Amino acid sequence: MSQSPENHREDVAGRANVEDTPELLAYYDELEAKNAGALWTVANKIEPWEPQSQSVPVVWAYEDLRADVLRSLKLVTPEKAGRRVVYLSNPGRRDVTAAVGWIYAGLQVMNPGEQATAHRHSASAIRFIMEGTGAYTVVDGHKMTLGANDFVLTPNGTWHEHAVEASGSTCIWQDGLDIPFVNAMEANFFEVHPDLSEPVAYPVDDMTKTWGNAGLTPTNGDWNKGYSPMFKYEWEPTYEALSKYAEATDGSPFDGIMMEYVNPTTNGPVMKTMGASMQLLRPNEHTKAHRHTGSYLYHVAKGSGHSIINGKRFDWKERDIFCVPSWAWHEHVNGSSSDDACLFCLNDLPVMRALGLYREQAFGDNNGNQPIV
Ligand code: GTQ
Repeated sequence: MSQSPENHREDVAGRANVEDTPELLAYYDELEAKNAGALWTVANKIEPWEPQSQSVPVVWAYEDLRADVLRSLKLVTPEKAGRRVVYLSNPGRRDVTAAVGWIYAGLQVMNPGEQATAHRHSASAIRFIMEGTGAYTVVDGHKMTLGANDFVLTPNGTWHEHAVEASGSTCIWQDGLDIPFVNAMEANFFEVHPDLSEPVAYPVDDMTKTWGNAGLTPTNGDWNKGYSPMFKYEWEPTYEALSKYAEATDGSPFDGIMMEYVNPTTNGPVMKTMGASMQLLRPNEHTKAHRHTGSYLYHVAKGSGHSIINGKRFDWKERDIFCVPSWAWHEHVNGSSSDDACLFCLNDLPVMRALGLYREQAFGDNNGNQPIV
């Protein structure tokens, strides 16, 4: 007779702790044959005491990947590939295409004059520009010019296409999507634009010009979609906002000077499933360790340093991407004594918060098995 395949016993009151016996093993086999099972053989596994991320912390060093990304220019065309992207995979999550948790990420590359076909999908996407000039994205007819460290939204259901002007240079940007999440929800639709491209229907950069003015909003502004109308957040005003805020605050001991990209009509996250922030670490800053639920994909927008994630050191520098899985302890260190470091972070906090799943805990808080609510 076989061993029960998954008998996760724990000698703790309230937890499953049933010994295998020949009779029980036969019983498990019978249940399995009927597409059923005994909860106590899996209960301790499927209800862990605290979140058990299968993702592991990873740094994707740009200097390691850049040549491979550029190599794809010669290997495939955007026409054949749809999108020419090298995706980031997490060694703990080979079962899904995810960089961390339920977040997908990739590095997309385009030559001047190239264009990818317009499409839309249920997954929401962001783009974070890494290098090159002349890149643009068209979202529902709104054309956005893109420069380094600009952050662009292509929300769930919007037509979008990416291109680089013929007068530009080879461009690389990071894509971030909630594809694994939407697939886990079994809710992903994909559609290619019937004309393969969508005409630009508005003045260039109109959404940022309309909605991206600090403290000012259009008097007759009308927007009630579930995502931010400010499709593009530019680097310069972002860095300026962080620098100004740094003059007015000591910042958070856990996060330094951190600001969230928001939907200007709600002050809430930019999209329903994914949020993003930019964090400034002052020279020599070393944040205190904490952990929280949710998946976090960092992109080093400026500077260099390291993070300690679940007790292990991960060095990073400008353009590297790294992840902090759910409930992993983490602290960040700016390695420079003279320059700021800035970390862009894409996360699934809107989902965690909307579903009542967000928890956080400071290192050293002794809450037993009860994380801070
Ligand atoms: O441009 O919408 O890297 O749909 C992967 C899937 C980019 C995109 C990716 C996508 C996109």
